[in-house]
Amino acid sequence: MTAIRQRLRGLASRHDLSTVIACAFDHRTRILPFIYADLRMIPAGVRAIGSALADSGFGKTRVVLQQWNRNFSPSQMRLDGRIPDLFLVSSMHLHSAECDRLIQDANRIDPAQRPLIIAGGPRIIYEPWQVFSSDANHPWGADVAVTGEEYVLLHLLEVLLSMRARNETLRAAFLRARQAGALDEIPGLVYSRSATPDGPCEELVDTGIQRLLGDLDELPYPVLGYQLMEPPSAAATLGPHALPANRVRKHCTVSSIVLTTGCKFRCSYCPIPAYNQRQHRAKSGERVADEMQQIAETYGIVNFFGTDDNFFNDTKRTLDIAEALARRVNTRQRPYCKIRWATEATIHDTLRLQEHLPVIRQSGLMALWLGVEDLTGTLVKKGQDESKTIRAFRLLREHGIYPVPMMMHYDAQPLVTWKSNQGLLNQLGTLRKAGALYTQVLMLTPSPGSKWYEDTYTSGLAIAEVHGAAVEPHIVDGNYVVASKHPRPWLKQLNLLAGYTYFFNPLRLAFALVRSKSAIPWADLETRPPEDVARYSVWQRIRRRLYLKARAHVIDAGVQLFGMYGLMHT
Ligand code: B12
Ligand code: SF4
Repeated sequence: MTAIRQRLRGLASRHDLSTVIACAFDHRTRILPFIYADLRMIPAGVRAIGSALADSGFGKTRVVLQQWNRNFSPSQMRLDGRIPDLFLVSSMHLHSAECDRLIQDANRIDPAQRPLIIAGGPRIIYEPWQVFSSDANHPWGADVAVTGEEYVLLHLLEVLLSMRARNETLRAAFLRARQAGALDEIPGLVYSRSATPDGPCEELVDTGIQRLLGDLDELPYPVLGYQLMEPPSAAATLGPHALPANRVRKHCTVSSIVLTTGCKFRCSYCPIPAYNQRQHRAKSGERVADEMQQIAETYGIVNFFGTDDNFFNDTKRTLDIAEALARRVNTRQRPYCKIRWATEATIHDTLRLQEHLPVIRQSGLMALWLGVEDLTGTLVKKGQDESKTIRAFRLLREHGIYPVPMMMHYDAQPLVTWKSNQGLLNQLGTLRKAGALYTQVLMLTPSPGSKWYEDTYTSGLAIAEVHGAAVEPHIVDGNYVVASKHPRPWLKQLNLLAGYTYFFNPLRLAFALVRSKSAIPWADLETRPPEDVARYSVWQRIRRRLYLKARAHVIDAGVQLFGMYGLMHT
C-alpha cells in the first residue's frame, strides 16, 4: 500500500485528475435508532477514499454527501470548471435507489466526456452486479465496481494511469485496459462486457476476492478527507470551494474512525467474518492517538465513533490502543483531555477484559454498543446470557462507560412473558435496570454476505410484496419486518414500536429527573489514576460529585427526550 501511494504521487503530477465522490443516501431511511448519527457523522468510507486520493497527489477531489446535498445531480457537476475525470459512488444496500439514480444521471453525460464511473462501498462489496443493467431498452451502469477497499482503487488507478495516452480521457484508457485484459490482474473488481461500449451488459467479469491490507497503519490519514467535503446545499451543482475547515464541526459533530476490523464470532446472520476473510486487523495505538489529535486540532471534533466490529476482539490490540490513548489523556493536555469516544464490542469479550476496564475508561471510552440480540440466547449464542449481560452492563457502568444494547427481535419472541425473560419488553426492562440509557431494537433481517442470506429467500421467509407494495431496499434495514413466517407479521412490526415506546416515554422522562439511571458519580473518581485523585481536596470531591449527579439527570432526561422525538419521527 505504501509503495502504491508513493508511485501514484509520481504519476499524479503528469495527470491533472479531478474526482467527485458521491455518498448515496435515501432520506426515507431516516428513522430510529440511527437518526442524528446518519447526518452528523461523515461516513468513513467516502472520507477514506477521498483521503487515499488526496494523499496520492489527486487533491482536486470533492466528496458530496446526499445526506447534505439531496438535489445533487452528477450530470451537472463541474469541478475546477470542467467535467471531472472520475465519478465515484459509494452506497449501502438500503440506499440502492439513490445509488442507481446517481449512476443513471451520470450516464447522461456525453460519452466523449463522460467520467469513469466507479461504484463501491458495502452494497457493491456484496452485490456488485446490481450496478450493471442488462436491459436493452435501458442500458445503464457503472464502468467498474470495486468490491474492496482503498488498496483496490489505488491499484486500479495505477494500472490505468500507466496506460493512459496524452489527452486521452480516463474512461477511454479504462476501455482500452479492459479490452487488453489489464484489469484481470487486480483482484476486487467486477466489470461488464457488452457488444458496444455503452450497450447493455452481456457478461460480467469478476477478478476475484480483494487482497486485504494487513497493516492498517499503512492507510492514509483520515484528516485529509475532511478538507474535501462539499458544503451542504439545496443546489444540483457543486460549489466553488470545499467546506472550510472551521465549518466542518458545525455539520459533523462525531468523527467515525477505523481502529480495528473483523470479529472472531461467526453469527449466521452477519456478513462481517466472511468480508474480513476471517482476519482481524488493527491500527497501532500511537497511530490512533495521532489520528484523533489531528482531527481534533484541525476541525475541533473531539467525539469519535470507532467503526469496529468487535473492539475487544483481541486483548493485545485493544490494550495497545487503550493504553496509548490513556497515556496521552493522562498528560491532561488538550486536545486529549477533551476526547470522548464510543465503539462496538461483545458481552463475552467485555467480561473477558473486565480487569482492563479502568484503563479503557481512561482512554476516553464513554459508551459501548453491545450486540445482546436476545438475553436468553434462544436466537443466537455468542457467549451472552442474562446473568453475563447484566454483569457486563454493571461493570461498564461502574467504570463510567454507558452500555447500549443492540437487540434483535425475531418471530418466536413474544412481546411480554410472565415468569420468564423471553419477552421483548421483559428484556428491555432488565437492561434498563442494569444501566442502559439508549437502545436499538431491530428485526432479524436478511443481510447480503451472511450465511443465512440465501436461505431466507429460498425457504420462503422473505416477503416479496405486501398488498401490491414491493419490499424495496430502503426498508431492508432491520426497522421493518421483511422476512417472517409469523401468521401476523404486522404484529412484529408493532412490537418494535412497542419496544421503543416502553423504553422512551414521558414517565421515564419524569423519573429521570428524580432518580437518574445514569447517576454513577463515584465512577469518575475511581477510574482516574490514584495520584490524580489524591490531588483533590475533600471539598473538591464533594463538588465534583454534585456536578456529576446533576449532569447524570440531564443526560438521562436528554436521552429520553431524544428517544421520544425519534420515535415520533419513526
Ligand atoms: C458506523 C456504522 C453505521 C453508522 C453510520 C454513521 C455514518 N454516517 O457513518 C450508523 C449507526 C448510522 C449505521 C446505521 C446503519 N447501518 Co451501519 N455500519 C457501521 C459500521 C459499523 C462502520 C461503517 C464504517 O464507517 N466503516 C469503515 C469504512 C472505512 O468502511 P466502508 O464504509 O466499508 O468503506 C470501505 C469500503 O467499503 C470501500 N468503499 C466505500 N465506499 C467506496 C466507494 C468507492 C468508489 C470505492 C472504490 C470503494 C469504497 O473503501 C472504504 C475504505 O476501506 C459498518 C460495519 C463496518 N465495520 O464497516 C456497518 C454497516 C455499514 N452498516 C450496515 C447496516 C445494514 C446499517 C443499517 C441498515 C442498520 C442495520 N440493520 O444494521 C443502518 C442504516 C442507517 C442509514 N439510514 O443509513 C451494514 C451495511 C450492509 C450493506 N450491504 O449495505 C454494515 C456493513 C454492517 C454489516 N451488517 O455488515 N451504521
Ligand atoms: S459478534 Fe457481532 S460482529 Fe461478530 S459475527 Fe456476531 S454479529 Fe457479527
